[in-house]
Amino acid sequence: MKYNFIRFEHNKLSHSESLGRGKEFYELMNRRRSIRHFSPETFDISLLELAVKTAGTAPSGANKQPWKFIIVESPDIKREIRIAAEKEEKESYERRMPESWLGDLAPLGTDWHKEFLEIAPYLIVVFKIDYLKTDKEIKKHYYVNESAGIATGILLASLQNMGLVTLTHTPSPMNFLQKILNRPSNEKPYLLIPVGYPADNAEVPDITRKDLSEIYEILK
Ligand code: IYR
Repeated sequence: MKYNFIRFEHNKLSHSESLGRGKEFYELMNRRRSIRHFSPETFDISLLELAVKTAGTAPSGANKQPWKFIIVESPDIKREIRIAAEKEEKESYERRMPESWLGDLAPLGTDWHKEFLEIAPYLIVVFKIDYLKTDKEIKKHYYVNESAGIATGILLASLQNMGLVTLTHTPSPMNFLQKILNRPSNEKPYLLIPVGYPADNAEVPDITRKDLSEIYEILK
């Protein structure tokens, strides 16, 4: 089978328009910070639907779109997730993480307490789908981590653009999410993203970003 190929419509921008839009997008994304203090204030779920729809435009290996976004609004499920995450995180912080890792996290002041999992109005749990199982075969997906990562990046940018704040949370191990959310065995939890508004007194560490010169090189 080959797809029907259709003409690609493209609007070419002038340099100044590209530059203006690029700068505006940079300013927007440069304001994004990982937030750990959420307000319980909620918002219309249509914003999340739009963000997920946007994430779903991501490129993926062989266009398999190997992702699923589960939105948790239920206080009971959020609580269940918090309890399971804190159990794993406590074990990690107290026993599993080596001193060097704890040392790298110390300036950020994180610990195993994860109140935000209950306070944020929504949790988006991103699952990556490694393969599809039909009656007769297993159909493998390709570049699943890359695809899910790009989709998640677009999701975060979309949420930022809508004035919402996010945290990319990675409780480890996080297979408890597969159980709690009843996902089939081909779906693996990839990232847990609380979304909402910051608490009034929310604070973030005063970090800096690497200078442009440190993160790129031009070969002419
Ligand atoms: N998952 C733990 C630990 C943690 C690890 C890294 I690397 C971070 O950048 C932040 C936290 C937690 O969420 O606390």
